[in-house]
Amino acid sequence: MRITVLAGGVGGARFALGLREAAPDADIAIVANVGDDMWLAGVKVCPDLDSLMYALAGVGDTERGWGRAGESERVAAELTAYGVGWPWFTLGDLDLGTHLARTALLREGATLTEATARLSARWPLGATLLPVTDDEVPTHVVTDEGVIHFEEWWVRTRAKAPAHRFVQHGVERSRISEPARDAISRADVLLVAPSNPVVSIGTILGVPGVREALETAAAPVVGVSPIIGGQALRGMAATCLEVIGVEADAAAVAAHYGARSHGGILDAWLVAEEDAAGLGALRELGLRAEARPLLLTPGGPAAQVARDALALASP
Ligand code: GDP
Ligand code: FO1
Ligand code: CA
Repeated sequence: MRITVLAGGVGGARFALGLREAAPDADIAIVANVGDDMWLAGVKVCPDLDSLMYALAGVGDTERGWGRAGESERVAAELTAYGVGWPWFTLGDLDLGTHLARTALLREGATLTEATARLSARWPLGATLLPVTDDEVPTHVVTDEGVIHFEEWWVRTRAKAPAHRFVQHGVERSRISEPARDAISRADVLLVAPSNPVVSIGTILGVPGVREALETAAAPVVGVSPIIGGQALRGMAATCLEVIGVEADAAAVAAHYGARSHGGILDAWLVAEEDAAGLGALRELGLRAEARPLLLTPGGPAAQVARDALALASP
C-alpha cells in the first residue's frame, strides 16, 4: 500500500513514527514543509526535513523535537564569537554536519530533493522524505518590527512579536516537485499529519500544484487534528491560527482545510475524544469524522493514531 503524508517537523515526525510502526510494509512518502528553511552562516538549514529525518533515524533529540541527541555546541560558540549567524538559533555540531553535507550537495548541483535523498540514505528511515518543492519559499512574518523570517519570529520572539500575516516569499515562482506530485497522485491513501495548519500544512498547500495534485488524486485524504481540546500540544499553532482568523479548535481547522466535496482537501478528519462534540458539524461539512485518542507519545498511542487515521480512509 502506498501512503503519502503531508507533514511539518515535530507533530509530523511523531505521526510519521506512529505510521511506520502501524504500517511497516507500506511504501510511505512524506511530503514535507520547506517554509522554515533558511541559509544561515553559509549553510542551508531545513528544520522540518531534519526533524523528520532525525526522528525516523532514531537520532533526534526527542525532548526538544529538533536537532540531534547528544549534541554539542562548540562550533556554534565560535560562530557567535565571530558574530556570524543567529546567536539565539543554535546550530549544534552534529546538526552542522547535516547542513554542511546538504550545502555541499546543493553546490554540486543537486536539487533539495536529491540532497535529501542522499542524506536520508544514511539510515533505514522506512519512509521517503520529499521536500514539497525544490524552490526556496521561506515563510516570512509581517510584524510591527517589520518582515522577519518565521524562525526569527518563533525562536527569537517566541511568537510574541505581534504578527499580521504570513507570506510565502517567492511562492508565485515556485512549483511542486515532480517526486512530490507523483507521491500524491500515486498514493492509495493520503494523510494530513497533525502539523501546524498554517506554517506547516498551510505552506505546503500554498505551493502551486499541490492543491491541484490533491484534487485530482484518486486516494482518499484523511487529516488528523493537531488541536486537542482547543489546545495545540506544542509550538505556536494557536497563535498562527489566530493570525489567519481561524479558531484554535479541531473542527475549525477541518473547516479551514475544507471538505473535498466542497473544493477543500479533506475526505475525513480524526479528532481527539475531547472534541467529539464537534463530530456532527464535521459530518454536516461532508466529512467522515471520528473521535479517538490523539496523543502521539512515542512507542504506543502514536501507532494507534495512525491506525485510526488509516481506518478512516475507506468509507
Ligand atoms: P513543527 O514544524 O515543529 O511546528 O511541527 P509540526 O508543524 O509538524 O507540528 C506542530 C503541531 O503538532 C502543533 O500544532 C501541535 O499541536 C501538534 N502536536 C504535537 N504533539 C501532538 C500530539 O501528541 N498529538 C496531536 N494530535 N498533535 C500534536
Ligand atoms: N528551536 C528553538 O527553539 N531554538 C533553537 O535554537 C533552534 C535551533 C534549531 C536549529 C536547527 C533546526 O533544524 C531547528 C531548530 N529549532 C530551534 C527548532 C525549529 O524552530 C523548529 O524545528 C521548527 O521549525 C518550528 O516549526
Ligand atoms: Ca516547522
